[in-house]
Amino acid sequence: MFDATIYAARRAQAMRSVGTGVIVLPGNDLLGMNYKANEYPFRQDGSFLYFTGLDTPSLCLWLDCESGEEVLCGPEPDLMHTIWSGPAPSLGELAERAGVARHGSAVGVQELCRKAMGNGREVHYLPPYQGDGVLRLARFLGRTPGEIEAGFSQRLIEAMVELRSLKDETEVEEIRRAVAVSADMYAELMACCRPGVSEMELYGRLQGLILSRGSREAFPMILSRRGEVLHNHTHDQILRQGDLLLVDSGVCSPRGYASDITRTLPVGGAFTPWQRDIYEIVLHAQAVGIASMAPGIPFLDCHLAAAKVMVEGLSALGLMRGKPEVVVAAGAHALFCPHGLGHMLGLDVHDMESLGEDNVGYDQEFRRSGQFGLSGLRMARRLRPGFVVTVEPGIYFIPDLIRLWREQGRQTEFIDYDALEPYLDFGGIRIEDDVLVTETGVDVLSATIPKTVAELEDRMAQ
Ligand SMILES: [Mn+2]
Repeated sequence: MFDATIYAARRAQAMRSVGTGVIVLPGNDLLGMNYKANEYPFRQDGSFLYFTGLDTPSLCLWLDCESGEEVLCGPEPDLMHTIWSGPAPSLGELAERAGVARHGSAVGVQELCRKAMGNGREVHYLPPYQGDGVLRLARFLGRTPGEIEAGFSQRLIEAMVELRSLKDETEVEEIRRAVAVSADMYAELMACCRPGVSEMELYGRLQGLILSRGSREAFPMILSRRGEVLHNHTHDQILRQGDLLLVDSGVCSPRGYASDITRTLPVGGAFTPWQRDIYEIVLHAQAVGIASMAPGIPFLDCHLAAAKVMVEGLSALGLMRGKPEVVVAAGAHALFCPHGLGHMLGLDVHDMESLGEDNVGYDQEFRRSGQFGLSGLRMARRLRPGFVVTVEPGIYFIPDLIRLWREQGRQTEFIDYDALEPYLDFGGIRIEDDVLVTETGVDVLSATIPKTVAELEDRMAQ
C-alpha cells in the first residue's frame, strides 16, 4: 500500500469533484469458480484499490461529498475465518491503513444509503461489471438489478477518469516495476522459444517466472503461433521452424498496477525475408506512433500516423495501393489492422474500461467512429502529461476476413487481393510498449525489452 495520506487525498479530490450527494463504492467480492467455496483468485476493483489500497474482498467505501465523512464497511473477520483462511486484520485496522476515520458493519452501508435517499440525497456509484456487484448495490439501494445497471453516476465516472488518468510519480514507478517483471519474462521467452517446444510448455515457464517474482498476470496471456487471432487464448500448438510466436502479456506490480507488452518472435531465431518485411513495417508504424505523441496531441492522430506507415509499407510490398491519406480515410488498412493503436494503462490493463471505453478515451471533442477498424480505437482524445498509454500496432492476415472482403469486392481500389493470396497463412505480428506522456514528450517505460530485428535475432541466437 501507499501511505494512507495518498488515498485520503484521492478521496478528498473525488468528493470535491462530485460536489453533492454521497458516493458508495463497493470493492469486489470473491467469485465462485464451480461452487461457492472454490474461488477464482481474488482481484480487487481498480477504483476501490485506487481509493483505499485494500486488496481485501467484500468491503465497501462510503463517502459523503458534503460533510467529508468517510466510512469503510465490511465483515469483521471471525474465528471461522481464522480457522479456514488464517488470521486477518480487523476492519478497524484496514480502515486505519487506508486513512478512513470510521468503519461499520456490512449491513451498515445499507442503512447509510437508505438514510441518504430518505433525505433526498443523490447516491453516486460506478457501473458494476460483476453480477455480485449488481446484486449488492441493488440490496444497498433497494432497487432492481436492472435499475442499478442503468442508474450509475456519470458525474462520478468523470471524476474517477480525471483522477485515474493522471499518473503521479509513485504510480509510474509501480508500472515500471511491473514492466521489469515483464522484461525478465520476455528474456526467458527469447531463451526458450525453439522449434519443437509446445505453446503450453512456454506458457507454463512464463507463468512460473511471473509467480517466482512474486507477481501475477494482469490479464490472461496471449501466447500463440496464430497471432492473427487477436485475443487467442489457446496454447495447444507445437512451435515449428519458421513460425512467428506472438506473446501479449502483462503482470501486476505489488500495488496492482499493470504492464502490457507484446513481442512477436521468429521461432528458430531468424525471420524469413517475408516476415522481416512485415515486421519492419509494424516496428516503423510503432516508432512513428510513439514519435507522434506529445502533450496536447490527440491520440487519434498518432493512430492515423501509424496507419499511414502501414499503408506505405504494404504498398511497397505490392499488397496495397493509393495515397496513404486516402487509403486510411477509407479504412482499407483495417483489413490488416482491425484494432486501435492503444489504450490507457494503470490499475486495470485497459485502464478504467469498466467505466465505459468512451468515458475514458473520448470526450466532447472526439466521438467514436463507426468505421470498421477505427471503431475499435479505445483512446482518441488529447494526451496529457501523466497519461500512460500502450502503443501496439499490428499487421494480421486473417484468412476469413480477407476472403469475405474479396467476395464483397470491398476496397478493391486500395487492396491487391491476388497479391495477398500467398500471405493467407502468414499469421500476425503485433508490437506493444507502454508509454508515459511527460511534460515535453514521452518516456517509453518498456524500452529495454528487445524488439528490433537485429536485437531479437542476436538474443535468440545466444
Ligand atoms: Mn494492450
